[in-house]
Amino acid sequence: MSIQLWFLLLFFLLFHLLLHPCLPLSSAHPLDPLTAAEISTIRRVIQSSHLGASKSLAFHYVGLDEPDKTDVQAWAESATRGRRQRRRAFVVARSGGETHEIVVDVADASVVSDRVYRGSGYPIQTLDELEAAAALPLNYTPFVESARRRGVALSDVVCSPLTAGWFGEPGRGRRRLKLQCCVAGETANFYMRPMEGITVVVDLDEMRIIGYRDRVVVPVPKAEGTDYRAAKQRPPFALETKPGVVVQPAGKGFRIDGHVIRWSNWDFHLSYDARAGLVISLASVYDAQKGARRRVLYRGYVSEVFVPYMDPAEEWYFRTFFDAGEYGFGLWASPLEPMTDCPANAEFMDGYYATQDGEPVKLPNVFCVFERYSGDAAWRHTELGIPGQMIREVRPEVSLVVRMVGALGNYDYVTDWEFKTSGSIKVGVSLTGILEVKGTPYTHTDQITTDVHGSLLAENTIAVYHDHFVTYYLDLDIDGLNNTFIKSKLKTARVADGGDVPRRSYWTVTREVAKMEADARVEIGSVPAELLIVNPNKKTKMGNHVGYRLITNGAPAASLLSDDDYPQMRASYGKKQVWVTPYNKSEKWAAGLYVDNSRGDDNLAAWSLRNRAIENVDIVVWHTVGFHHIPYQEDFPLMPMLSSGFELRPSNFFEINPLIRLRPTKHTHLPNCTLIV
Ligand SMILES: *[C@@H]1O[C@H](CO)[C@@H](O)[C@H](O)[C@H]1NC(C)=O
Ligand SMILES: *[C@@H]1O[C@H](CO)[C@@H](O)[C@H](O)[C@H]1NC(C)=O
Ligand SMILES: *[C@@H]1O[C@H](CO)[C@@H](O)[C@H](O)[C@H]1NC(C)=O
Ligand SMILES: [Cu+2]
Repeated sequence: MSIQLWFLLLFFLLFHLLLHPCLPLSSAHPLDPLTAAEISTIRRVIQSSHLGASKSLAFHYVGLDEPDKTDVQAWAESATRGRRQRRRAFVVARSGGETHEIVVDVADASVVSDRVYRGSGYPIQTLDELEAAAALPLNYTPFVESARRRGVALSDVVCSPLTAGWFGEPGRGRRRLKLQCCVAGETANFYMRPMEGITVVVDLDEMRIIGYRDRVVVPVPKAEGTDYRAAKQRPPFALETKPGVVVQPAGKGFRIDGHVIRWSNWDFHLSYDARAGLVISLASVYDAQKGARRRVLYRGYVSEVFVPYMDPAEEWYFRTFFDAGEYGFGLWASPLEPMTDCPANAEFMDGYYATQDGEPVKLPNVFCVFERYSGDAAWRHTELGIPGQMIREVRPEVSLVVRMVGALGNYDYVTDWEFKTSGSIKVGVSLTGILEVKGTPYTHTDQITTDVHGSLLAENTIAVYHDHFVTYYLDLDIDGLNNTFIKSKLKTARVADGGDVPRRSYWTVTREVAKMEADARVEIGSVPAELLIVNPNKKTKMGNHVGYRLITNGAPAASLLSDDDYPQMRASYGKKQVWVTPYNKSEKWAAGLYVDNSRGDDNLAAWSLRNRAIENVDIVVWHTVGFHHIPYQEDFPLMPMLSSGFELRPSNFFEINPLIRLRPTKHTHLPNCTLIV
């Protein structure tokens, strides 16, 4: 090779490195979700295995079998970057009446392992079987008769699949589902028009109705006033608000490299999972003072959503839904609409899930990512105390939001992860959509003399009391792998008698280190306390342990069901809002891996009973955001957004306010958004 050619080559290489300083990253990240092509490969591999012979082969879950944490961490710390990453998938499939757990090596296109699960509980139901089950009543003579009795046209009937729960039945039980049938017709809001008094039980493996009872005929609420579509509002009205959009004259401030998002001082990986939905991994924050990137959150996602209803009637008692484990929180994610679901400056990402047949399906716009200009200040101060001076310093708050909406039938959950330049991560969950209502003869509260287990929202319409418990998996790795959970308890103290001040009491703080899992089951609000996750191996210059703290937004809610009630056994973690477990790759789902027909033997509370050591090891914090939902009339016919959430806030993580040296924003001439016509 001539010297010129060498030079050219060197130049070419340098040029590329300079242009693409992050080139190795854009090659697949070990935590990237399965692509459509990978899902197709998995399908082919399993179909050509011995399982393929079975006519009943059905894919219930197909997701990434993520590499071991040590490998991912080593990769992230670039020691092994560029090396071929292991790509494996975890598949739960049903075949011949059995549940199989299959690990597929996607790169080698081979089955690594296949084992039959023989414990209690069944996998997430597939969308295809839910759809098939919902159509069964229309060809079922007793139901046709029930519709006739109620004067309902069959062509207006819409049935929804309801998981049946577990109520002490012995044995493994069948895969069952119950159906709630409603009347659409003149309204899109069929949920507000239940055909009350009917119980339909479906065997999912046989796909036929195995139980039917029409117990009582109750008036079907009228369609009038139930529709939420703009075209159906009579008369529609406009409020005196003006249109507005976000303008970013210098463009977006974040970069998306594959699934890695970099914005301001934050870096994280964003992926989609059919069960969890939105998954944040490897979130780290840049510390400008230290000149270093520091680890905060290894993995965070919605692990379970438990929604028990409070009506013990025959058609209602079993309604105790686990939206992630029974339905798939990501499977039911809704495509986000630009400009309304997310602001004008949002960027969107797609997700892929596998159908019952194993085919990949694209979920367009499953996530949006945008910078939020809240109009609030990140910090401020006005100083009038220095004679002759007026000092005012204000720094505006800008944050980055990642959003997904899980639309589980009637309900919509807006889940947000907001990254703040202050180092905080704010997690929000908002509820909207349509309530589950029960048909009733009542048309006015004056007629009601007994407990109707809900609120009368319209004629013949009771919205039943219920809860929403959204449980987050938070594998925090504050400034390193090994962390400790601390409760800083506030306690009233007395001023010693005989002192020379008239004050009698004050509060002070005692720190309790959680050594074992039993020390870390917390009912928030039972005693005043702050909850910290610290790295006991790292201290600030002042000698404080670096940490983050968990701050709840909104009133904490815990399950009020009695301990011997079946749904409570299945969600026995629901009485405490915080649990801490030592990291274990297979403990991912708060209500267990198999939730449909589960008995609570493989859930967070059961794991915690082992009472493992949790001090200065890799720990996972589980936090439940709860809502007790007493419906009000404004929730009819569709409820306005109700929000709650929590914040993970640096607490002795930085040496000082990380934004104090932030240069004030210049008052540039931004377009003022006045429409020029
Ligand atoms: C990890 O979790 C699984 C499921 O709970 C359990 O069977 C296993 O023993 C755990 N491993 C360790 C090391 O605790
Ligand atoms: C974390 O703690 C475990 C258990 O004490 C120990 O074996 C391991 O070396 C520690 N790891 C780090 C990175 O400090
Ligand atoms: C906004 O910009 C338009 C067009 O440049 C200008 O006519 C208008 O006066 C501006 N309004 C304000 C409030 O600055
Ligand atoms: Cu609700």
